[in-house]
Amino acid sequence: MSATKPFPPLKNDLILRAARGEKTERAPVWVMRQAGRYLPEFRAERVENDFFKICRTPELATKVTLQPIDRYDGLLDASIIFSDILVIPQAMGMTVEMVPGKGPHFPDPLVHPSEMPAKLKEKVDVYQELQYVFDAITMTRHALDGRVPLIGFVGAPWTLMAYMIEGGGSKTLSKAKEWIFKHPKASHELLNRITDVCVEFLVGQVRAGAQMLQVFESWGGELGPHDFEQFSLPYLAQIAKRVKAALGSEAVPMTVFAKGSWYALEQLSEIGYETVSLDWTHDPVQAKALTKGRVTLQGNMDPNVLYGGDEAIVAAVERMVRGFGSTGRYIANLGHGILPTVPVEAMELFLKTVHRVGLEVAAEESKIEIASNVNIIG
Ligand code: 1CP
Repeated sequence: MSATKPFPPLKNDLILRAARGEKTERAPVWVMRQAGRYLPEFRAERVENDFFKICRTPELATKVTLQPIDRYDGLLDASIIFSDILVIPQAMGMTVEMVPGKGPHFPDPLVHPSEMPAKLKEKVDVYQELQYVFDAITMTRHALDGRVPLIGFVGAPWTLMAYMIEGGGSKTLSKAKEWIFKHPKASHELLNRITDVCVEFLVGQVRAGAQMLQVFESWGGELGPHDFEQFSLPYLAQIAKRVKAALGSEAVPMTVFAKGSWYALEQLSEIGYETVSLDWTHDPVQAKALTKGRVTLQGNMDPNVLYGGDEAIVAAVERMVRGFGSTGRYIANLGHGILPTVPVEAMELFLKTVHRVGLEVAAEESKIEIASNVNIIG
């Protein structure tokens, strides 16, 4: 499939405007991991097909990407391509399986730096190894018919390195940490190799039709401030800089999400991303004060509030949207991915409440603006 056929015109560009720092009529909203596991229509698809088969079959990836857009028709302001952060380790030569109910599993992880030449490809041809993601993006962009923008993504280098060494999820990341403390030089080599693939992959995603990009540093908070500055931040910065340089005037807004790295918020707002995604440990007002309008903030309700019942959801959304403000530099989201056992009704209430409160706050904000203009004139 080629990206040469013109894409349908975009009917809702709220999230792109918010990311660029323009005023919006209300805060746009989407939810991390909105396609997939908690949706009954996705689980039905998974009975038929293996996880990576869905990722690798553009028709299936398109279908699943559109599931939340159709179910929550008019309530979501963005879609995210159905894929996984672990397609990069696969492209680099590693085997990753998705074990139902357990998550990702690497049967042959990187145990020692001396294994890198044998276990990782010297050169990764992104356009060969990950063409299926590009095809899925192009197909999805057409299928979306301009309803909402399409977000592409990658896992950040430190997070991917951690999976490649741990062989799956881990509570302590002690194997990956042994690498950074015992083998810092080899760790940087691995991080550089992953970064090169991330950059090329993100550029390819935009050329295939992605209208915004997000970099997931899901294990950022496992590093303390000093180690984050050594092993995560420089690579996150490189990614933003190199992707933008490669795309030139075709560049799209980029978001960085370093979960748990609250201590790095100011730094994260200064390394070339338009948007910084926040987990729920941030207070909205403090986060705004620290970043001084340099970036758009995204987030940040604790995903577990969706288990708390209607009243708790409404109260948390009120606090969140009122804290961030609704018309400037804000994209509503959860503070991490939606969890697999969340009822679909709770997600719907979350989205509807963001819309309602967002419009209310927008009306209040415009009244305040009118009043202050009158004061200036008067
Ligand atoms: O909306 C979407 O679901 C879009 C597709 C998407 C995205 C953006 C999936 C599908 N995964 C991701 C990102 C991803 N994958 C991240 C970053 C976001 C985050 O921190 O949550 C991470 C860490 C992964 C790795 C991963 N893949 C895990 C976490 C394991 C752990 O260490 O705790 C899991 C469980 C997966 C599997 C997966 N990825 C996506 C889905 C729908 C699933 C469930 C798989 C299944 O159906 O069995």
